[in-house]
Amino acid sequence: MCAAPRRPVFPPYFPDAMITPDTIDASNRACDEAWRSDYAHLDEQLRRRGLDPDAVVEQAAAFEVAVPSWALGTGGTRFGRFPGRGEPRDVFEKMQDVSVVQRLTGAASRISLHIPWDEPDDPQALREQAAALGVAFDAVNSNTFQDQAGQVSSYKFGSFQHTDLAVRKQAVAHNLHAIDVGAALGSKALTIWLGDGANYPGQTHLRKAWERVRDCLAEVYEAMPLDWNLFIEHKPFEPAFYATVVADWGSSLMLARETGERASCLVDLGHHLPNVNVEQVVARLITAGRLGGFHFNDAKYGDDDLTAGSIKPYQLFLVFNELADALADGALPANPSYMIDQSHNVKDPIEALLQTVDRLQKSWVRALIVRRDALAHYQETNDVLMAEETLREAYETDVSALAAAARKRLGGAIDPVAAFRTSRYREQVAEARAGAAYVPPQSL
Ligand SMILES: [Mn+2]
Repeated sequence: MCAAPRRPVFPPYFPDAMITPDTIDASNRACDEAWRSDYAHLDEQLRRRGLDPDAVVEQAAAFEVAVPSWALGTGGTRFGRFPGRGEPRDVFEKMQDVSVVQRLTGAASRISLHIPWDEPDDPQALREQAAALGVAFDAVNSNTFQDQAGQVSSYKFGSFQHTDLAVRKQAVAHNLHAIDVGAALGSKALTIWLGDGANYPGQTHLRKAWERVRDCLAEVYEAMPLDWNLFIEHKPFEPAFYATVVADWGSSLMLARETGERASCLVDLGHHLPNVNVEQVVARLITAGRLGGFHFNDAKYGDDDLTAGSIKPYQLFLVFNELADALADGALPANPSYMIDQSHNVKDPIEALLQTVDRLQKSWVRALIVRRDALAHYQETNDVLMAEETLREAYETDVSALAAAARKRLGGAIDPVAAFRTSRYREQVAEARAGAAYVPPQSL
């Protein structure tokens, strides 16, 4: 017997035929010869360095990153938003777009939902469609940094830090609701980023605000299912321009330690003041045993939410280098939770995500081909120049063919953007998705 799903698993607008294995094969055939030649050269280079390219491909193919539900539509700034054609109109269509990124890269099979922006009316139907598309749910994200229609109390003066117990209770209840939605979808983690803080000296009592945030986090933590993790995301400023409660990794680490074993710190690459050594922050959190996850993006000035690796590609490599090093020597028992957190204001969101996944895969591969024994030797003998050159050697290697090999192994595309453009997916959904409703700018 077979009960009909509450919503068709493949609604009439579902253009399943557009990104099929055939589409991908055709695209791969067009660049296969060039790829083989590039790969042969890279394979030879890596073997000359004493590395095993096949093992690297295997490790590269294991890389996975979650896509946030807010990255599928065009983002915006506080000044405006310029919608693109064929944007997803609801969370079902967002899921469909994530499956496109997954099919082309083989590395993006999970979506991180924002509650309430992408809260499904029917979590079970969404879970069924996701399963049919080969997509699952990553961490859910709560939102107490803005007011929603029908909300009783306002977060104008904060949520967890608020002086009024009723506001704090409402904020905690919202987080518990986000956990319930996530549990229905199969999520296993909650990410909390708070806008709480002060815009002017004197506005809040700095220590009391901290204590209230700590106590609310403890309440949420106690209500989480036992197999869930809590990620605490810090950010130096905005919207609080004078003092943010969870402003830095030190505050985040204190909270994680006081909250419980399954609480850890989430590093958003854009949530640091200029020139902060983010790879060192990562190293510290690994040592503390509290590195929970990442939000990948890039920034020139503030929390710009640009494409990962577009501004500071060497930093991105150095972050992955810390991770590869810690995974190799056992300081990290497993990969932390990798997520993208970008706002695609002027690029096609799907293309930007394909580009991002490729950049992340390549940065990861570069970190995997660092000759660790040589690096350790140069560090131990204080050979500064050769230690630095050992990192540069890996960073300056063109590993595109190896990242493509990993994607090919997973049934993905050698060149995901080319395959996407050839498929004409965007043009076709643009027709099906005519009349998209207004969506306000969204980013975290
Ligand atoms: Mn973030």
